[in-house]
Amino acid sequence: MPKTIAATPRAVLVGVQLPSVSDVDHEADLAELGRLVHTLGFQVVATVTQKRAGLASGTVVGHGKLRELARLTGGTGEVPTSAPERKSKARDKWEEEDAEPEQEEEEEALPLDDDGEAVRATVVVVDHELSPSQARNLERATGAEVLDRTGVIVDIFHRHAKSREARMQVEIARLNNVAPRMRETAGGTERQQGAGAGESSLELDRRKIRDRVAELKEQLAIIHADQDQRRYARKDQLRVALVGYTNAGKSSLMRALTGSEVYVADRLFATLDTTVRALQPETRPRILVSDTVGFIKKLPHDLVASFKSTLDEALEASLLLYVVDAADPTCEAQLEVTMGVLREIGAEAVPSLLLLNKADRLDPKRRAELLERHPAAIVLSAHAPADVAALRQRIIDHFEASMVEAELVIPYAKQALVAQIYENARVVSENFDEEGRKLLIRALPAAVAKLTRLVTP
Ligand SMILES: Nc1nc2c(ncn2[C@@H]2O[C@H](COP(=O)(O)OP(=O)(O)OP(=O)(O)O)[C@@H](O)[C@H]2O)c(=O)[nH]1
Ligand SMILES: [Mg+2]
Repeated sequence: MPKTIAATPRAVLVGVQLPSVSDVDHEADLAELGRLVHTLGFQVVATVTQKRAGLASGTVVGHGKLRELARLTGGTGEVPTSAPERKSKARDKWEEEDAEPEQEEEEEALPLDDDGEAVRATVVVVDHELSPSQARNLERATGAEVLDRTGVIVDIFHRHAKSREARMQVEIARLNNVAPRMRETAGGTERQQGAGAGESSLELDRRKIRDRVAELKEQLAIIHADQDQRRYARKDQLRVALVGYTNAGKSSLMRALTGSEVYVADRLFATLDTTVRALQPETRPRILVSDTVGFIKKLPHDLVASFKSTLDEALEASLLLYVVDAADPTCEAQLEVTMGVLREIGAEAVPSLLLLNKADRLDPKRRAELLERHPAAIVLSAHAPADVAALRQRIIDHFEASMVEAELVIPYAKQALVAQIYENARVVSENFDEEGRKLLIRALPAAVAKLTRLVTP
């Protein structure tokens, strides 16, 4: 069947609702997958869902659904019988599971394009982790490219990551994703090789991947050591980090708080690199704000592990701002994901404020409900200057409480240090006597210690 080459790849989403998952959660999962796919630049033309007791091991969905899916992609709906994988245990199990009665849902009509022609999807995106053989079986039955959730997220990062560090981290995730797939697709359509190619060349390829991953990890270690050093240098500064689910409004708050031009967009994973800017109008000592990469449910493990700089920002901040899109019906689950990741890295001990953002989209009832559940939370909108000003004051108050007062005597021979003191502390009063200039300052204990060392003769 000739396929029209569409400018925008068309995708069909596939979800299997397991008995443990509620209708609401299932729908939210698929909606989120749709947004992820949208971030990749695909147009979602249909969604195929099925309720099943378990995932079919061969193709995730049962036989009937597979045919429905193939109708949308123009595939055969069958996994070719000649495929050697058909002899596998996994496939036998699939046959068995296919015998299970499926709860069929209403068939979706084939979407039509502007000319009234049926639109064929060229990409199938499954909301479950796919084994390499499941992906391949689905590819064969649908004739379309098949991606799972992890694949979509890794692709987003691959396309949009900008910093050298982020790009290297994505490459590691991709290589780790590719390596297991190679074994099962050897000799298959994806990796057609010349006659005689077999185990040994595959081994070679896999070794090359391992070597490349090792090389990337070494380079990353150097970048991280450098970052650690810079972070150490900022240790006595006042640091706050915006953390939270993707699309919660972290970058919008970053813009509002720091007057910086960080990228804001209504799409998932708009930010893929950490940014640090000073709170505006500037305070004495100044407060540094970090914008970080958003979290998401089922974040691929490689990517979590490799989000070192975001996670380190969080760990080393003296205040964490948990940003939540309060207008999202699944915001509680999103908050749980964020807290879960931060717990894992041991950041739960860092003092935090909960920000219920997008308050302009909350009705009074929902607002009251949320506040009852989170009495200490700050309800605000990143778009409301008064809210942002109040947040700024809360941040300042927080640091104010952790600052201590100290007197520094700067000998007349060391007056060059005065500028540095003004930079790192707030000078409450200033007096002169025969010993030198006497400054009463307020600053974090670490900053006081450092400045005291500097001025001590
Ligand atoms: N109505 C409303 N929209 C907001 C508010 N804050 C942010 N948004 C919108 O929400 C979308 C996402 O905002 P971002 O600031 O990019 O979100 P983020 O948390 O940085 O997202 P990622 O970088 O993807 O993790 C954008 O379209 C913003 O304009 C708010 O208070 N009210
Ligand atoms: Mg952002």
